[in-house]
Amino acid sequence: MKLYDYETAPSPRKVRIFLVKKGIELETISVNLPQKEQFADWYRQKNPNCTVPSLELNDGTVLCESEAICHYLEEIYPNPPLFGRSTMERAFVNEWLQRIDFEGYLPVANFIRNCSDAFKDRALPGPKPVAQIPELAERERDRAQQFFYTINDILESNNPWLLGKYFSILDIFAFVTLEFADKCQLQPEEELNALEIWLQKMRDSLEATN
Ligand SMILES: N[C@@H](CCC(=O)N[C@@H](CS)C(=O)NCC(=O)O)C(=O)O
Repeated sequence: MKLYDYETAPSPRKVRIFLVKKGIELETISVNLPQKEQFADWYRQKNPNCTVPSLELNDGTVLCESEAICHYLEEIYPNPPLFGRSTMERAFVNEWLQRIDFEGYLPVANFIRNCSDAFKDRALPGPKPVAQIPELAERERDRAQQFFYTINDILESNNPWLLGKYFSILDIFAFVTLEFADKCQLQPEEELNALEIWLQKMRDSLEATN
């Protein structure tokens, strides 16, 4: 198996942390996004959507979404379980993966892609140019703010991790989203205690595994 990656991009980072937490080592190939290598023929043939990450299986099949890649790896390497340990936990994980993506990751990505010159005509990833909508950036900034409160609220009842007792993929996907927000200058407007404690715990846990 081979992972197509780019070091500073948030979506492949989700998969890289998942691999570390599972103790899996994979051959990793960097696709240089600033040099537009995602559009090169050799990569487009593997992933026509021209995004990273992609996971190429030994039979040549390619998975092109970070969540699907993690699901596949969970089935191949079930321990430690990162998608929940019971029917109810797995349902909670599925529900919150969708919410983290829709209420967190997409607002942050839409914010930066619609206001930064670096993403001119690249307001959405993919093979075709898409024009920016500056008003959308404003709306998405507010949605990202709401997401900080949403995660803080869960952590006030579920701790130490988003699922409760066990570390899961929810912690990985939410953490990468919050660090991505920080990089885009989107920080909580007020101090959110449960969120801050959990962020520090995540940083410590990643340092310990590196
Ligand atoms: N939903 C996809 C998102 C993938 C995505 O948007 N990747 C970005 C990097 S974080 C990308 O490849 N961008 C290339 C571009 O903007 O042309 C996933 O989770 O894998």
